[in-house]
Amino acid sequence: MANIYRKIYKEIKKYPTIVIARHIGADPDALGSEFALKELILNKFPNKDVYAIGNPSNRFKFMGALDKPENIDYTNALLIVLDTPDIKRIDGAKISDYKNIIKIDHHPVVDSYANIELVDDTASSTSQLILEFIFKNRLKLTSSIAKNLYTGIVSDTGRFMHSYTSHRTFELVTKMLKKTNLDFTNIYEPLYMRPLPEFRFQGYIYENMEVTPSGLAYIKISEDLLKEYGVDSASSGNIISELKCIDEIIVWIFLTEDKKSNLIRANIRSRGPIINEVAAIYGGGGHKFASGARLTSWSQADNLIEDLEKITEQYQKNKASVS
Ligand SMILES: [Mn+2]
Repeated sequence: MANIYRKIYKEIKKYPTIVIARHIGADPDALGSEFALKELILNKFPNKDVYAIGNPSNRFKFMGALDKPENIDYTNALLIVLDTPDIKRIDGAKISDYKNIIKIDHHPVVDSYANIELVDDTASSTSQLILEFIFKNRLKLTSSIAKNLYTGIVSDTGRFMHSYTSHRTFELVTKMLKKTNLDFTNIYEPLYMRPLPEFRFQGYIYENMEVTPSGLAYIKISEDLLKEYGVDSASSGNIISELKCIDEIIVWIFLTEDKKSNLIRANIRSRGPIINEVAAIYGGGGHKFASGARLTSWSQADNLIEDLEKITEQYQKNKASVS
């Protein structure tokens, strides 16, 4: 593993133009790793053209501004894709445009689209992998790099709570905090402040979700409902992890209508059964306990609910036979 970090550094050194991309639907890990890597490269190689691209996210605009390069010179350009396991979710970059492609990701592999792939699905976040990259190559940490990476790690680990948080996560973060003296307590406020309509909408979900006797919770969210509450589909993403502290719920799914893309977004979480294999049947993917899929109809959504109910029931049966 150590070698690949060196290898990536050597590739970065070679190219005068470097574009950093990540998945659609920007989140703090994707953005934090993007901004941190851009700054790292520019600090070391000020003459390179380095762009952090992708659709901006209103909610996370406090993290920084993305680049909208007009004319990229592709003749000698390197693309680095962060936090994105599948080609179709790369935001704003066409891989065939580039001389070379590097992928840095912590999701299980979906597509192998890059020439150099640093994929470690035991890492908590892509920001953690960037931190590894920094220490393995003895690069200089600044407080803004640390701030971006800390934000990414805190966000992807649910404040160091999710199962992919490891002693390595703490080791790297401690080393980073020591080196930069980052005032990390100030990072939380912009990250966790949310508008009142979203909390009201959260109330609606608690009030109206169905919960089966085995512990599957599900709710169908129409676009009209989102409008009524004055929230958007991203709000479901902000709320979904809140359900992990409910006794009666083992697996939960939000099904959110997206008329513009003509699909239904399935967002699935679990604190027991492995769900990404079920999501894969529906063309989705993700982690064992956090995954999703894009569905084409409500009847497909019903099938997915049924399949999840089956694995939840099975999980309860296995648990009962063990104890
Ligand atoms: Mn991530």
